[in-house]
Amino acid sequence: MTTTITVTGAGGQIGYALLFRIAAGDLLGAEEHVRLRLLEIPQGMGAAEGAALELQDCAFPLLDDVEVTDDARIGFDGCDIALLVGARPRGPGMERGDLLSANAGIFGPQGAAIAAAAAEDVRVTVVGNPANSNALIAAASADGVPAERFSALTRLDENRARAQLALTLGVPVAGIRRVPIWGNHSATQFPDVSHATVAGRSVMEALAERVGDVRPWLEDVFIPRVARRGAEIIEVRGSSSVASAASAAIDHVRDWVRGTEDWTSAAVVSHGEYGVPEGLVSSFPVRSEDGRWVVVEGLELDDWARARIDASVAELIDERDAVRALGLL
Ligand code: NAX
Repeated sequence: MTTTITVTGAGGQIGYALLFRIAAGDLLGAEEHVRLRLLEIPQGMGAAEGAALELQDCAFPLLDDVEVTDDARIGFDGCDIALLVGARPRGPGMERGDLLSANAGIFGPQGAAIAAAAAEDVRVTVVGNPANSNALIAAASADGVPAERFSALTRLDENRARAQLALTLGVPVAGIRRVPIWGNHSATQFPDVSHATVAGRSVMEALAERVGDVRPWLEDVFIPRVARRGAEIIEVRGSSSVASAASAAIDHVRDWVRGTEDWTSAAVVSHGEYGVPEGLVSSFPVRSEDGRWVVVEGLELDDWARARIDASVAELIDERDAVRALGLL
């Protein structure tokens, strides 16, 4: 069987980092053949076509076919997995409403094209920012496709958080587990350490031995470091996160399709869990079971965590209201 994977913005930076890993088998494993559909806008077609030529030249044994198109109906035809990476970046002087409106002009029609052309059990992951609200718009525009088939990427934030904890504690990152991201993929996100474990032990305890009073360290060092990591990469590297974003997108989709051993983070459509209003696309601690994201319920949240989550969810509500005000929901 061949899985059809559509990548939008395939001619861009993240697309270039993503396509070769998918074709090499990092997403679905060394047995699964893939067919890639690269969806771009006319200005990006040259870059996407160039990537397609290079994909041919890699002679990947698992890659059955590559097609490049600027027509969403063709791009999503028979699509099993969609990675919506292409988005409109914030331009100079652009307000949030302008940004949401510009992106609604992309994610609305793409949602409709997914509904019209994709496979019945399509899974859609939104990477392009503002990712949560773009996923909300795409899901709302995909008539007949269950909203649970849409999610947005917050795995990069989680990976950054786990990496920072590993560095601070001087342990391998693989030993750090259960560090969910709550809320929006933005500066208001809440990377939550309170349930985290390191080699089976509480991260909070281990941190207390390293940094002393943990709460100020979380507030002043850890959370800003994670939430502003994208800006730090831009400062140091001179351009935004690319390979790490592609890697996180691979982690997200692989876990969604193949299941998780433990919790991870994904922005999914809320059913009201933890008081997050129904219908918002918010990041939660999740498991993937039988090919579906399931929110991990019953976690205790102290007042501080609750306030942080509420602040990020308030931002999501504002974004949703701005989209509604434009008549787009
Ligand atoms: P690039 O500007 O390099 O690439 C974007 C590509 O999308 C361009 O080739 C453009 O032609 C294409 N595009 C624009 N509109 C399109 C449409 N309607 N259909 C198809 N293609 C379209 O950006 P890149 O560095 O690849 O980043 C892509 C997106 O990922 C941005 O929105 C960025 O903000 C977002 N990110 C999200 C992250 C996350 O964790 N959720 C982290 C990384 C990244 O910041």
